[in-house]
Amino acid sequence: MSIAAKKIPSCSELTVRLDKTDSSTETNALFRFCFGRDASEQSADGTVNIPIPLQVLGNGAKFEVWETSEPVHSGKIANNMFFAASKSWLMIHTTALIDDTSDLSSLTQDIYNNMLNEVVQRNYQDIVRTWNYIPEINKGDGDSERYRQFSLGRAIAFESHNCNIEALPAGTAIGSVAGTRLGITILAAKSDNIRVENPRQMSAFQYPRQYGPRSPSFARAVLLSQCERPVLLVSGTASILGHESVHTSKLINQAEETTLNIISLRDAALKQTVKAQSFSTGCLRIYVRDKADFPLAVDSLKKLLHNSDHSAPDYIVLLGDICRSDLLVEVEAVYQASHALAGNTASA
Ligand code: 3EB
Repeated sequence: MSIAAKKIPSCSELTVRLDKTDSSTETNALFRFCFGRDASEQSADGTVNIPIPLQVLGNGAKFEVWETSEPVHSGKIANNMFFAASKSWLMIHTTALIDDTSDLSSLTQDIYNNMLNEVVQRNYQDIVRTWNYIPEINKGDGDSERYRQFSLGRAIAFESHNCNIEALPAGTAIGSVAGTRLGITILAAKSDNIRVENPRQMSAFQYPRQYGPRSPSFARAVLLSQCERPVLLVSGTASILGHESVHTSKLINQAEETTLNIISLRDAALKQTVKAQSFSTGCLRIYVRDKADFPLAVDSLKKLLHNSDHSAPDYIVLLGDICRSDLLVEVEAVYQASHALAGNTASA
């Protein structure tokens, strides 16, 4: 029996929801992602709009809004760098134009160094989430593939900021079409949070050499455990078992394997906190490589899209390239714990 006192949350609530309306002002927005756009901007009320330059295939949301109950201030740090901050949370977002002459490894390293410097200077020690959108992510052969060069630069930047593998953020790396901007977004927290790995998968930061000169710098999920209702930030998840892509060129099987991976990750997360017994409300981004796969992908992900308690998670389907060319579908998610428990609940 545990005798924990009733816990006072040490960070504010963070909620995520998809928005289908055109409304350009949000009362409590920390920031919001704008699907199908390529330009970063601040709306009239100051909210930073983070573009996701991918075509929306399904479910028609225009925005994904990240909200906090805390007051937010935001602005431009440099030409292509924006921030949004509250007491508990800091978001930094950067875009850059790239072409075939770009050294994507050094460019990524520079961008990450600049963003990580901001995080450190502003005193938010825990980087919990990154999103990376990379034009033509699978262009180039072997180690010169854009994704691998990106991963190389990112790994060096995290390393030079003494971010060890136990502190890596949850991540997404998805390809956009030629001519769009490289877009990188970081979310950091004031308080420390819990890393969750998936028993079905090798940790990405331990992938063997065959996937590139440096393994990808991300955790499978990060649990924002200090919130009164814990929030699970699930990285982009695909049909990978151990370190290998499985069911290559089989969309339905890949979607089902992805589902099993996310369920396994949720179960692993619940074992790491006494503050949640289950996750209910969720918000999912589904990425498909081929437009034509969209209806079948949604159908094959049904176990993720229908909960037993009827609290169906909200989702959007986007056209994007998965970072391994043999993968056809990837899903990322945000799950909120069903309810906060009283402080004196025993855990196994
Ligand atoms: C994987 O599991 C699939 O490099 O930031 C998923 C999520 C993937 C994030 C990243 C890559 C990244 O390896 C690819």
